[in-house]
Amino acid sequence: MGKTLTYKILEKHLAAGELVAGEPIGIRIDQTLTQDATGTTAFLLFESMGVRRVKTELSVSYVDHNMSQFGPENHNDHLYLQTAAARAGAYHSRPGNGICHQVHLERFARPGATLLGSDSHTPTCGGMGMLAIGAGGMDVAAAMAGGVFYLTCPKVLGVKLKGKLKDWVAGKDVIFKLLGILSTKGNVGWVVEYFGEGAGSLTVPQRATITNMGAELGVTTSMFASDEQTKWFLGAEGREDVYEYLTADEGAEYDRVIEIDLSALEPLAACPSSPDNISPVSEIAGLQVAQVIIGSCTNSSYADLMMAAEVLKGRRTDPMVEFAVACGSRGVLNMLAKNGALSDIISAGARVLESGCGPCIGQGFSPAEGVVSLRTFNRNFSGRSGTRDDQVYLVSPETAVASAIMGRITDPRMLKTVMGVKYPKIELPRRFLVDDGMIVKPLTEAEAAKTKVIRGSTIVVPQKPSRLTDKLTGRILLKCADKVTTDHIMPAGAFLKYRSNVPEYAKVVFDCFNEPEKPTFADRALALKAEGIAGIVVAGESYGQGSSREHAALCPMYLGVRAVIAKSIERIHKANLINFAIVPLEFADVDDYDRIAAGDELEIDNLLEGIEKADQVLVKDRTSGFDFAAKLTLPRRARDILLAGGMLNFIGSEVGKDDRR
Ligand code: MIC
Ligand code: SF4
Repeated sequence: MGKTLTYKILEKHLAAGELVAGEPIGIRIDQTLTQDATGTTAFLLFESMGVRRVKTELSVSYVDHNMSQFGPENHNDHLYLQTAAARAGAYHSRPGNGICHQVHLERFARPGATLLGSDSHTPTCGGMGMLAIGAGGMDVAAAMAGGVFYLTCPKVLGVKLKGKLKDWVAGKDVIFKLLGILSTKGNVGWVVEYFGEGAGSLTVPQRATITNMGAELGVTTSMFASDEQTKWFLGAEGREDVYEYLTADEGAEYDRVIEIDLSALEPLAACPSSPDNISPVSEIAGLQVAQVIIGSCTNSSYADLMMAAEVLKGRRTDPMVEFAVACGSRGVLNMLAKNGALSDIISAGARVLESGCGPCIGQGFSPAEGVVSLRTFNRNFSGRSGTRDDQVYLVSPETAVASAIMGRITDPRMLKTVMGVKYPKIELPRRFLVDDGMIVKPLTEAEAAKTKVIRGSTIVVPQKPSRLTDKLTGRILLKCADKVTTDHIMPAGAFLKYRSNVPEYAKVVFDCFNEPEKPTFADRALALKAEGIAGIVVAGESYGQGSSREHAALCPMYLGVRAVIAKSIERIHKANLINFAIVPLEFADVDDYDRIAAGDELEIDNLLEGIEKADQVLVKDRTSGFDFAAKLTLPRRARDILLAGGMLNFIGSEVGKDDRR
């Protein structure tokens, strides 16, 4: 039986368990990446593990999410991260050097290796045959310390691509198509592997767009083979030495196969406010737009930006459109500057942003009330842009640029028919401009020992959770609906600067559900905590989808939340809950969700015994007198982490400390 590429790489890295879909396994991690918004906690946790040097092949600490620097918090983070990375023997990509996923793809990714990143879009590097997985900062810290990464052995979905993309149709439209088929729910435990002659026709950056936004499916990761396209891309980056030819075996057995004909695809969009709310652009065309932004880790490669520049050359964007462009990396920005394309973009009326996440994570450019904002990003969860009830549509760079010119949502194919614009065929340079000047190399041990880690007063070491007790008495603090994302739980945007300060950041847990003049979630939770009563959150399906931010577990834990009861919980968030000793329960009968209410007193007897060995626990609703069963189907190790009172209390047994500070 032919093997999938996923299983070939897993086999080479297997450290625990057996490769049987659905079973727990542990794999060795070759590379890690962290970014500033999750990285400060990751490095603080790494330090708490008592390990001085990273034990991976390479670990990179990026600064890309928050570079707005209002107040000292943000620069404190940057200085801490640079010096902490230096001491730990990690690379450090300085602010302005680019978005972690784009830079990692360009400068560090290698086919066949494993990458664990504290960002849910880590699968971007799956675009070059790497098994790249997003996780919480705690799990990444453990991998930096040499620990094995535990996951559920995945099922593999083969996506067979045939045909070739037509002009004005982009890689982005491929992932939109798949999101339209699979939605953002119910795909936990799968890896998506693209194959077929159509896959071969896509360039590495196109593939990376697809694997990047695969995160929105909620799958473990997505991957393409490493082939001639990969060889070419690595060659242009001057890294041909890491190239390796890697594909699935002929006749590989996938658990499910979906076929997509690239030649039949048309420009698509994700309408407000979910990445799976897919519609053909032609059906929403004509809607007036007030903002268009090209950028983010999904669509900011050299080819994407050059296509936009070519279309914009000699033209102006609509005067009622605020148009912004952010290159994914300093390398891309510099190439556009050198070849004049940047000038075409500026002349067309663009506001040029520095290379980073920026508006994608609500760092500026929040749209006005009630207007349509078009973005080439990957997430349009309500409010993520920084404006409540925003109208954000996700599109390809082709659709974005056409709409920016026309002032209305425009099918980019119209540019040809109406304005006679030819689809730009972008000549890629044989060598990209490579300048690693803003990547600080790891120090030797001797040099590192002399480096002092700079810790501003806003860098606060996260508290360890207390152990769970055998009888859990709690109250439902919040009952929320389906698809509550980590953006709802822990807003980023203007609050991003508090990521290194849990007591401060915890004040805005579930801020989007707070009502004016009423006590906030945080106030109510802390009041309960003071009485010794646990906070409980009840939710619908796919609770915790989206970002990997472990603050969505860490901050509720700080506020005294000890259990979540949901119809289903997403992979990364569930692991984060366990790491911070919050019990992740799922309704045995989903209809019981309707039988309990916010404010109810709940009780679980024999919780520790349940965590130790049961698949279900009995939850008693003391307010209504209704009892119900909640599932607790966890692998052995997850049970042990919960019993230990979270990962920090548990990890000592798994990573070799090389010294204590
Ligand atoms: C995101 O796109 O939501 C983020 C911001 O990159 C997050 C990480 C974070 O919250 O810091 C992610 O995708 O994991
Ligand atoms: Fe940054 Fe947006 Fe990509 Fe997250 S999705 S890494 S915020 S660019």
